[in-house]
Amino acid sequence: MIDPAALRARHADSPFIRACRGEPHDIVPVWFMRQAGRALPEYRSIREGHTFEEVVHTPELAAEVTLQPVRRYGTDAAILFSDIVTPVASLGIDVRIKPGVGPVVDPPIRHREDLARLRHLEPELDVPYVLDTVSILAEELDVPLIGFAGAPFTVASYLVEGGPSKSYSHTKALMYADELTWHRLLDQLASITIASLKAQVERGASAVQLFDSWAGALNPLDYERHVLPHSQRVFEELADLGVPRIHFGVATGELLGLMAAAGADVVGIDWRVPLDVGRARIPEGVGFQGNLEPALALGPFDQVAERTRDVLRRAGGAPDHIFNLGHGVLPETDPSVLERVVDLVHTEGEVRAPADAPTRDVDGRGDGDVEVSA
Ligand code: 1CP
Repeated sequence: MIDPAALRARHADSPFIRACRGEPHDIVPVWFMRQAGRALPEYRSIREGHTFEEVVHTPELAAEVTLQPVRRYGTDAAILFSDIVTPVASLGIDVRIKPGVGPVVDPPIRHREDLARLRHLEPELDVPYVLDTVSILAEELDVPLIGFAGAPFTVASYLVEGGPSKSYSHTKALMYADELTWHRLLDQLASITIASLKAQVERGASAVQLFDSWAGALNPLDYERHVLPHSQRVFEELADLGVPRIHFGVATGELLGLMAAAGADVVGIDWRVPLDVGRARIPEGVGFQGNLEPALALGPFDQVAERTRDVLRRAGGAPDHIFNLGHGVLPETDPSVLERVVDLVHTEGEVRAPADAPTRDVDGRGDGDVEVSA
């Protein structure tokens, strides 16, 4: 096996890693959340013969579907093919990926005594297939591999609700009614996430993204009191690994400052917030990622191009911007549209040297502090 530190050193000068660090580089790096799977015919053809779980449990297949979007789109980073519930599933929690729905947990975790169903994750024993996938990819990829995990809140939301939810009422009920159990649950999930991410980095992941996809269901007060300390522990315990740490959630416009405060190097901004306005909510020195509306790709390309240019304009050539969608690729997306977005970002996106980069949109109105290049 190649030394993971040597593999990471190989990508240290890639546009993606340099942008995560706010260092000079020459093209605006781009990748797409949920770039693997669903929208790709080559993924669907693998899925015709295998369940989602079979793909995740078979390193050669999981590596292949991780590589597919990189080959097709020419993205500047790959995201490991797995799921945020894979670690807890390996601990014996009955969680299945229901086609067209997402993770379903039966029975859910709702009471203090249910916590005994979780234990500490030993990645090399519990999820060896995930780590073997990382090893294959670290050798095969020409671009950095992003490892990932679910943040404690978002994983808790699946465990407590029993599946996807709109209101998160069981999750919030536990949070408000039994704070001690809530914090114990999030503490256990934070430990699982830390173990999983550390192991991915030890096998050669060059960056990590913590998905707190559903944190936007919370108001800032509750986020700060019930969630932030646990996500903060995750980021703190990863600090020594020396890889960029990205933090993303959907509908988190009001939480961006707190999500940066959790310790991320880069904060993802969803499509609801104009990129420059979102960026103004993140402190200097923290990078930003985003944020093209994913559904635009379902419409005509001239509109996609116009809005891609708008995202680039709002990024203002900042060396710490990473282009992405504001959330994941929708399954109905025509892959050729994303291919053209990558080309456009690479050919038209400009990166300024760190010293000339415009200052933040200090008044938060997103209207003029950021220099615009047409
Ligand atoms: O084949 C299929 O139809 C299964 C669909 C699918 C896929 C392709 C699921 C079920 N998960 C995945 C892979 C996956 N999940 C990846 C790797 C692929 C990639 O990103 O390119 C990653 C990073 C995830 C992470 C994930 N799973 C998140 C965080 C990212 C996000 O989009 O916010 C979340 C929330 C999940 C839960 C999940 N798993 C699957 C679905 C459909 C969902 C969402 C369900 C819901 O809406 O609550």
